[in-house]
Formats: sequence, C-alpha cells, structure tokens
Amino acid sequence: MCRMLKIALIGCGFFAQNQLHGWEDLESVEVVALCDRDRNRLDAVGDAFRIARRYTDAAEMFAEGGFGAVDIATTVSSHRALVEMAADAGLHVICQKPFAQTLTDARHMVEAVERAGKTLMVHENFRWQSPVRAVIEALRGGAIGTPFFGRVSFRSAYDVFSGQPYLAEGERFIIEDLGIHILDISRALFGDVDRITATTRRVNPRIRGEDVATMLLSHASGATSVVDCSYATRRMPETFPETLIEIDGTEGALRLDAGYRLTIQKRGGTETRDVSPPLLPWAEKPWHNIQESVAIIQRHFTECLRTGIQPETSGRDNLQTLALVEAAYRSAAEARIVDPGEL
Ligand code: NAD
Ligand code: 89Y
Repeated sequence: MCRMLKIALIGCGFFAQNQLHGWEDLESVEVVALCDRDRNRLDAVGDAFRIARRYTDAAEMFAEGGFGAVDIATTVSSHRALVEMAADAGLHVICQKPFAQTLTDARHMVEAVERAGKTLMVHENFRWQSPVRAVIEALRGGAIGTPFFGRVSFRSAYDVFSGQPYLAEGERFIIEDLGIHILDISRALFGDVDRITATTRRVNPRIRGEDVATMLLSHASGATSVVDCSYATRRMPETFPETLIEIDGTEGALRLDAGYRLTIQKRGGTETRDVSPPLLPWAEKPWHNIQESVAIIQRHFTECLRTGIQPETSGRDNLQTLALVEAAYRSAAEARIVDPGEL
C-alpha cells in the first residue's frame, strides 16, 4: 500500500492540464495546491480540477507547505528559482523540460535538491512514450544484437505556435524545445555521446529561431546516430507527434515507422507489431501519444519515491541531455565537431 503523496503544481498553462489529468488518475496522489502568477488561469484550472488552495506567489505557497512534492509546469526562465525554493522547502521535485536555461543553472539546481536529500526528476517524457519504450525495451533486451547505427527522426509541419506562442519568439527553437526530447531518446537507445555535429536553419519566416536541425552523434558505445528534427516538413499523412526510429544492430534491424508500426527483422524472420499508444479518456489525437507519456512518467516518479530509486530521467541524468543541446547549438554556430564534455 502506498502512502498518499501530496503535490503542489506551479504553472497552469497550455501543458499543465495534461499533468493534472495524469495526477488525477493516480490513486496514491493528490494535488492539494496550485500556483500561477496569472490569476485568471489559476482560477480556471483550479475550478476545472476542483483544487481549492490557490496562490499567485510560489514563495507564499512554499511557506504554507502541506505537500511533499512540487510539479513545476512553468516555462524555463522560472525553473531555477522554483527548483531552489523547493529544495529549501525540503520537497521532492518534478520539473518540466527544458530543465534550465544554462548548464551552470542546471548543475546548481541538481546540487540544491541533492543537498536537501530529495528526488529530482525532469519531465523528459518522450522516452516514456509507449511506442518509443517498446523500441528501448526491444533494444535493451538484445532483439537485434549490438546497435551500430540509428536514426531518430521527428519531422512535421504541425502548428505548435497557436498553443505555445512563446515558441515563435525565442532566439532558439527546435533543438531547445523538441530536439531536446529526440536527443534524449538517442541517449536512451545508444548511451552518452562523445562528439556531435549539427546544422540548423530557419525555414518559417514568421518565427525567430531555427525550425530545422540535423545532428550527427558519436556515442561512447561505438554507435553512430542521426537525430533530425523539423517543423518545416509538409507531408501527408502528418506524423505529429511521432518520433520515427530505425536501428541497425549486429543481429538484425528494427524500425518504428509512421502509424506506430514496430518491425523487428532478424535471421529468424520479420515481425511487425502495432505499438499505438492508447487514447486515455482525457486525451485527444494527435496529442494522445505525448499525453500517455505524461501519465507514465508520473507513475515512474511515484514508484521512485516509494522504492527510493533514482528516476531514469533524474535531474543529474538530464545534465547529459542539456549538454547535448548546448553542444548542438555550439556546433552549428562554429561549424565544428563538439565534445559535450567540454561544456
Ligand atoms: P505556458 O506559457 O502556457 O504556461 C506556463 C504558465 O506558467 C503560465 O500560465 C505562467 O503564468 C506560469 N508561470 C510562469 N512563471 C511562473 C512563476 N514564477 N510562478 C507562477 N506561475 C508562473 O507554457 P506551457 O506551454 O504550458 O509550457 C510549460 C512548460 O512545459 C515549458 O517548459 C514547455 O517546454 C513544457 N512542455 C513540455 C511538453 C512535453 O511534452 N514535455 C509539451 C509542451 C510543453
Ligand atoms: O513543447 C514541445 C514539447 O515538449 O513537445 C511537443 C511540443 O509541445 C511542441 O514542440
């Protein structure tokens, strides 16, 4: 039997609704307090999810307490201050991606929560999508031997800017917002990275940052992967938000194709499975893949607290993914190979 985990959530914007639905589905969790500095959003979400304790000031909420963990669903510029406040209040933390604006901030945040002796997980949910998880498990289970090549690809023209207008405004876009997930999947599949090269470009003239990035990764395991991301790719059927994967291994090959079809080929033959994510009652297509992964990562978080193990996507683990993001931008800016370890 689990004890009830009381959670406070900060940030009642576009994505937080998914997090609140996910928590509602977990019997061992209760969201007891909400915070957003925008009073209207706070009240709309508080009413929708019947949460009475509401704050426009996170410091005030932390001071009043009454919860054991905080779920930070704000955009990145607020993350360092909120994570450090949570650490000072002695709370477990789950924080949205991108975890921090700089690697230095991220290191301070990880150390602050470690000093408090609490668990810190980054809401790095793409590797928890059930189709992606099926690939990770097949690979880790040795289905195609040792991988030597991979392509992890996300190409779409879906309009993400209407729901998340801030994505059109930043100097950085696709690597920081979306590529971060795809790089993290590559790490989950092939391990940490010694060298990366990247090219970027902006195709959509109505946004500020890059919307196309192509990255070549050399992993310490000896595998090479191509991570390619685009929000400027018009194709039918539109595959948002699917990550397509192909992997060559010493004993076979594996592909996660559009439509959530997983094919594993090896000497004994070829097997194709439908690994479509379920449509949860509160989810809607095409977001259901991402929405299901929210529920899965939240379950992982509660399991980690219950058993005392570190989350797979812990704050410390995420330093490697953030280093890859920084290294990709540096490589593109300086037209050179970058070792993420130099950052
Ligand atoms: P949003 O702008 O719609 O919502 C953020 C909310 O946080 C706003 O209501 C804002 O008022 C509030 N806020 C900001 N700073 C605050 C502070 N210091 N105290 C209290 N409230 C504060 O943003 P969003 O689109 O919901 O994105 C939030 C985060 O989720 C981003 O980091 C984004 O990258 C991430 N995201 C993740 C996924 C995923 O699949 N993991 C998908 C979409 C968005
Ligand atoms: O913000 C992004 C994310 O994390 O997943 C998809 C997204 O909503 C738009 O790129």
